[in-house]
Amino acid sequence: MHEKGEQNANYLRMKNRLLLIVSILAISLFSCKDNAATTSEMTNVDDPKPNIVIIYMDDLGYGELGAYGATELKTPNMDALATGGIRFTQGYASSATCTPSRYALLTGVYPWRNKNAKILPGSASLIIDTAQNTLPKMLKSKGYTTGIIGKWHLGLGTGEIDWNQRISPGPNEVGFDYSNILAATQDRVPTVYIKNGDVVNLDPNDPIEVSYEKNFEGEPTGLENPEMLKMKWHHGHNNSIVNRIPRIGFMKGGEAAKWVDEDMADYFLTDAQAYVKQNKDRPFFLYYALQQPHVPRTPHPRFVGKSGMGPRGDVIVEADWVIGEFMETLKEEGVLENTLIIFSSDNGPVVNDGYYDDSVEKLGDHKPAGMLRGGKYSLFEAGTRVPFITYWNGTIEPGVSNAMVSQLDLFSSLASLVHSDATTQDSKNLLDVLLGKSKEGREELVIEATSRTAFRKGDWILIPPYNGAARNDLVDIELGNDSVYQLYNLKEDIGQQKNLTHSNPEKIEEMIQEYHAIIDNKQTHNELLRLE
Ligand code: NG6
Ligand code: CA
Repeated sequence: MHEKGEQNANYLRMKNRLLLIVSILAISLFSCKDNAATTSEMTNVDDPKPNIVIIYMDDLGYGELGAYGATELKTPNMDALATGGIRFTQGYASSATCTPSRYALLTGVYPWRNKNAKILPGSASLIIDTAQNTLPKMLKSKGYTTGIIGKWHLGLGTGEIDWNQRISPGPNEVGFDYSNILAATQDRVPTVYIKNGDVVNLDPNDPIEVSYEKNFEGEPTGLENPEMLKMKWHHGHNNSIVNRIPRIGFMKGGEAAKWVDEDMADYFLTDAQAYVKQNKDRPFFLYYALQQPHVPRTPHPRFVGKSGMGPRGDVIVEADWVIGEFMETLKEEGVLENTLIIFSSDNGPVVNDGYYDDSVEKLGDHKPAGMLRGGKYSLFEAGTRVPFITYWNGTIEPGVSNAMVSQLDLFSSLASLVHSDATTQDSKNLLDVLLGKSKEGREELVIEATSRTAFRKGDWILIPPYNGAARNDLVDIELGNDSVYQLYNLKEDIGQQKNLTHSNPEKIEEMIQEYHAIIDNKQTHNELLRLE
């Protein structure tokens, strides 16, 4: 009995010890797994939550970066992104102008589906439906904090805007937790920064009024007061004068709130750096929309004369410096290797976009569009084919990709990155292409330029006939209009010199058919929303 009791006690002790060992093992295995997960969150390509930064230039052309063949202009920091990441040779903005491209970038919807996605005045209403899914909303749903710093140009409010109250809806109502923006363009009023819906530095005793129809009594204009100007207008741009620069649109009041153009690059950079510092401990998305090299080109005095190309070159050098500083901040804050950066431009280049600023005179041998035909506003390649770079230090293997990608695809691709199944009928999931794991880009793409469209498929591009001038002489750009169909093989003829319509009757038939199959399906975005 006693012996048996002793045996039992021994057995129990052993059993307890075993249990203890098993549970210690289990706990340590479990915590090992936990550790592994945390480490992989920092570095692994399968990690669903790297920070995401889109650095978006305004009117920067395909040939503007050293990495894209520029020889006359030095862009070391942009080049570092290109050589340390993937440089796409066939990366497209969705449009040859700003608003439609930005609309597509944030919604993943072709801009020609939305009749309001056109170059907007500074007083325009918001063109993104607040019920619509957007890139920042999608990322928010996956735990990201989201911010936009820089140019907006997608409209604000729902009608007449009172600039002296909180302005809504705007970026904060379509998915951004934080916004610090210029409403439209640097050349359009109101020339003030708007932070989370409020005009920065607004003095309530000096309220802001804005009109795109008529001037306010007694206010000087570029047209009537040329003696007040430090930069002269060439075409358009002869309404209100701010900082001795004539603008598009009329504005009164808001003196203390008006930006100083020359400080804009520093202003947005400081804010972008603060945003990174503030949010470095959680997944963040930053849409950093620089204003350069859009007109008016106003480099800070530190950069004046630095390019030898006049203000247009100088602001590109300035933007390049900004990007270097921003990258340094990512590094210093210890988030560089956990941040995917996408660098691109909203549309192709223009040299004279309405001011006399020496850009034409001092351009020299620089070719903003590289070997491409056309420029901003054009259906030819230079309108929409832009620098397009993905960079993720330690994760993306550097290289060059000839895969066709569009900014339209960022919505579905980034959704895939963060394991969201959000998608649209237009936006393709090209995550593997963007990360350099595949070269299978888009097969086809519709591009847009000032409400006209063209159709790219494989190496071919079809430009349907359009009335209208072949060239805009004011900006000195070929627009792509012709009374006949144009068909180019971009692989053999990147400069679009040989219209192959007549020698390829079958190809053109096929292209016309497929183009119409897409373009005639003009469901508006609201209709699509109801269908989804
Ligand atoms: C045009 C402006 C041009 C530029 C453009 C918008 C005139 C004559 N031209 O209407 O200077 O502001 O709009 O550029 O006013 S974008 O990059 O924002 O699309
Ligand atoms: Ca632009």
